[in-house]
Amino acid sequence: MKLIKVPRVNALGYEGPTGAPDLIVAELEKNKLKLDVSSVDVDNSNVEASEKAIYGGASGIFANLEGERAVFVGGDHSISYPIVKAFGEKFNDAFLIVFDAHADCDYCAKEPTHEEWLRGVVEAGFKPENIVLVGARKMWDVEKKFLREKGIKVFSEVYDIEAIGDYVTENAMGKDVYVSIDVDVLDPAVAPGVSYAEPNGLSSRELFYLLRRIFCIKSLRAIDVVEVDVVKDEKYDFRTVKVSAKIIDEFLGSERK
Ligand SMILES: [Mn+2]
Repeated sequence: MKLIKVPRVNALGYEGPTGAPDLIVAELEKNKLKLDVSSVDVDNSNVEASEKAIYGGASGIFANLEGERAVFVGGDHSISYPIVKAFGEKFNDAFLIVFDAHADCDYCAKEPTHEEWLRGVVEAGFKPENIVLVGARKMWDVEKKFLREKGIKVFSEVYDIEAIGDYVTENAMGKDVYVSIDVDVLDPAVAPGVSYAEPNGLSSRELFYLLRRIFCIKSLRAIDVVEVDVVKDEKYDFRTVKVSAKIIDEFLGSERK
């Protein structure tokens, strides 16, 4: 298992997500896990350069996976744009599962931010029929329209967790799977230290049920865990850092099995 820290700043300049990778890895190391940790050198003063660096780092990782799995630890959700782009280029039949309270499908700026990265991925050529969005509950009309037009499967607001698990595993099975986990998919009671908290999120039991099923998919290649804001999370005794580390620990365990 390769663990890659990607300490990218929020597009609006919020520094909260940049400290997350170090704290999450420190939390994992409390369990005395032997981790293969590297990091992408992100220049947070230069959007274009940092996107290039992340894309280059991810391409290199995917070229040398050799059956191993990788986890990218953010950072702002914009890191998923260059990473998933590289993933889609490496694997012909790539499948993307996104957990997020938001759709992130607003109109694209030149370099997609946390608000548009998913639209950017589709516009870069990722097959929309191979994308599932789980937990989205705050979406703009323009985003709903985009998701509908592209035929992207969305599970929103009312969660039949078993049905979601069935749909996702049946459709992803055999494809090269990438999972992007914005921890704001969780209810703010579980994950309060995020950049954009939204009420009525998944419980920790619901998220872990789905992740355990997804992590069993043999052709799962990589995940990311993003959007922890450590400045906010400090006020909550780093509850969100801890749940993020738990997600990664579960992922590490799935490879050990
Ligand atoms: Mn989000």
